[in-house]
Amino acid sequence: MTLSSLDASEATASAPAPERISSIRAAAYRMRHHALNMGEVQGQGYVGQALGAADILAAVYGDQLRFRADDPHWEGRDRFLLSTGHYAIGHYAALAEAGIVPVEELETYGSDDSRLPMSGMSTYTPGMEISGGSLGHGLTIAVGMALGLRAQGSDSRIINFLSDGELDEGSTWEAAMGAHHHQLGKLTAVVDINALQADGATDTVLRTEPVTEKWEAFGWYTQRVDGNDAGALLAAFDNIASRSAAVGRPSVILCDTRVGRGVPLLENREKAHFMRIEEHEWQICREQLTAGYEGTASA
Ligand SMILES: Cc1ncc(C[n+]2csc(CCOP(=O)(O)OP(=O)(O)O)c2C)c(N)n1
Ligand SMILES: [Mg+2]
Repeated sequence: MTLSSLDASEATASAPAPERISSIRAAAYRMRHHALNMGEVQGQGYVGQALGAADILAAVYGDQLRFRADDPHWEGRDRFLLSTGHYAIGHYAALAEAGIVPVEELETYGSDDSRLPMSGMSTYTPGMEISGGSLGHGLTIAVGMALGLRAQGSDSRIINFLSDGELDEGSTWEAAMGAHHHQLGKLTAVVDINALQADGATDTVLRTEPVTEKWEAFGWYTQRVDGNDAGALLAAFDNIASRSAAVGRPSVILCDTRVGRGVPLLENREKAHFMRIEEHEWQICREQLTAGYEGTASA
């Protein structure tokens, strides 16, 4: 079978077990609470992205990454690269859930002398591999890292988290070409397609669709899933494990997500890129999050 004849429809992995899915859903729920608590410290921030990407980050940290919570620089770790520095609030929630950052420390988010600045900084935060605020560089670094790790004989994986806004950047596509050329089967890109950018809806800023076909044309093992569905995310990761790594092909999971997911008050908010949330609204947000989670958990 040639590389090009492998595609996402040929998924072979069996469906993820229900307990595995519910454990990721529970982790994502706790991470959303962490994000709301951090957002409240500042009264504003990239809360919508943290809520939207919580299921992805929960699946990555709770199910996929190999790491040692007490030794974030352990050489044998998998690398998670957050391209989008402004999503740091979501990443901190995942690092807390993973035991890499103490939960109590989250209340320092964005404050002077905190290890948790509003934009992700590798020199400040344990578990933050890169400083990714300048968009479009994460995948290029991931490709270099994958080449370097391979040269060292490492079997570590590299997972790069990108936003849909980063697909506007030429460097992302140069890296995509390079990854395929070098057959970087240990590299996975996860793209948060929330259809939003700083200046408005993605399709009004720069239309990137059809995104799936673009990644396929660049030679990647490509899957598109509901990025707020833990079961779909786990199934996509399982397909990667059973297919693309074996043939030395980089893989991408394109995740359609909803900004503010889990908190109806925020899901419908205008100006969602950087949210200002009134003092009295934080508790409403927490209550809505809990009600939604308990409603679906018992369904
Ligand atoms: C190279 C670069 N250009 C512009 C910016 C300014 N900027 C910060 S966030 C952002 C939006 C990018 O889109 P996306 O990450 O999809 O936005 P979100 O989904 O978080 O609203 C932009 C243009 C930047 N950080 N880096
Ligand atoms: Mg976006």
